[in-house]
Amino acid sequence: MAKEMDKVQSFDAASVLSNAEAIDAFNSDGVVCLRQAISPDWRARIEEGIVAALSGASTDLDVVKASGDSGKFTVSSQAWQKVDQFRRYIFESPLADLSQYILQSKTLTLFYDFLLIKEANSNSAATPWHQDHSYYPLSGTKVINCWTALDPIPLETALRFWKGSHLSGIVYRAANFENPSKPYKYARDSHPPLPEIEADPNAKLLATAMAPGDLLIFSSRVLHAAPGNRLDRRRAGFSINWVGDDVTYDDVPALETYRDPSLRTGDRIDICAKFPMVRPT
Ligand SMILES: O=C(O)CCC(=O)C(=O)O
Repeated sequence: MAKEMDKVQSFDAASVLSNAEAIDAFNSDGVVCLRQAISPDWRARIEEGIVAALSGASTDLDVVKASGDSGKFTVSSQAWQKVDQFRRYIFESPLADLSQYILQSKTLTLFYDFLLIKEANSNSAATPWHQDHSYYPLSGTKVINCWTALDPIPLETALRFWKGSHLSGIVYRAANFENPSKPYKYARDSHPPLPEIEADPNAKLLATAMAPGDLLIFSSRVLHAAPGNRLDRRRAGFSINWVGDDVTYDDVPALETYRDPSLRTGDRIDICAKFPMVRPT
C-alpha cells in the first residue's frame, strides 16, 4: 500500500518576503512551497527558452524514451549560458530574491539550471529517492533546488520528500537514475547506502499538488523522489540550483555539469565564470 503523505507547507509568494514562517518551514522540513511565485510572463519566457534549449542550444542534454512508454523523458543542465531567456530568468526574475530570503544567505551564487520534462505517458520516468548533494563536489549546507512547475502537477506525479531528512547530517550514496539497481559512476564509498524509505515507519513523507508558477524550494540534503508521468499531458519543471555563503568546492569526481577545472578544494565557487554570484548584484 502507498505510504500516506502530509502536505508540504505552502505560502503565498506575494507576501513571503516578510514571512519568517516560510523560512522556519524550510529549515524544519527541508522543503517549502511558494504559491504563484513565477508569473505567466516569466513562464512564457522560460517556454521560449525551452524551445531554444531543445533545438540545439543546450549541449548538456539527455533525451530518453523507455521501451513501452509513448512519451520521452528530457533533462538539460547548464543551458543558461546559451539561452538568453534562461539567463534573464536567473538574473532578473523575482526568483533570486525569494531564494535568497528562504536560504538566509548573504550571497546567492548560481550553480546550474535544470530543465526536466516528462512527456505524456512517460510512465517509466520515475526519479528514485536521492539527495541532490550526493552528486555535488561541494561542502557546506546552503545549497538549494528552486523547482518551478510549468504545468499543473497533481499529487500522483508530484515530488515527494522525507520531511526533515536534511537535518541528520548524513549524505547518502548517490543513486543511479538510469538503473537504480546498478552503482552510479561517481558514487562515493564514504557515503552510506540509501535507507529503505518507503518501508520505514519513521519516514514522514510530504508532497503537494502544484499549479504552474508554484515554486518548491528544497535543501540539497533532503531525500526526495518523484513518480513517472502516467498523465496524458506534459509534466515539466525548471529548477535553478543555488549555493549560499557557507559553501566551498570539494575537488572530487562528479559530472562536468557540477565541476570547473579552475577550482580547488576549499575555493568559493563564484570565482569562476561558470558559477556567477547573482546576489548581491
Ligand atoms: O521532478 C522530478 O521528477 C525530480 C526532480 C528532482 O529530483 C530534482 O530536481 O532533484
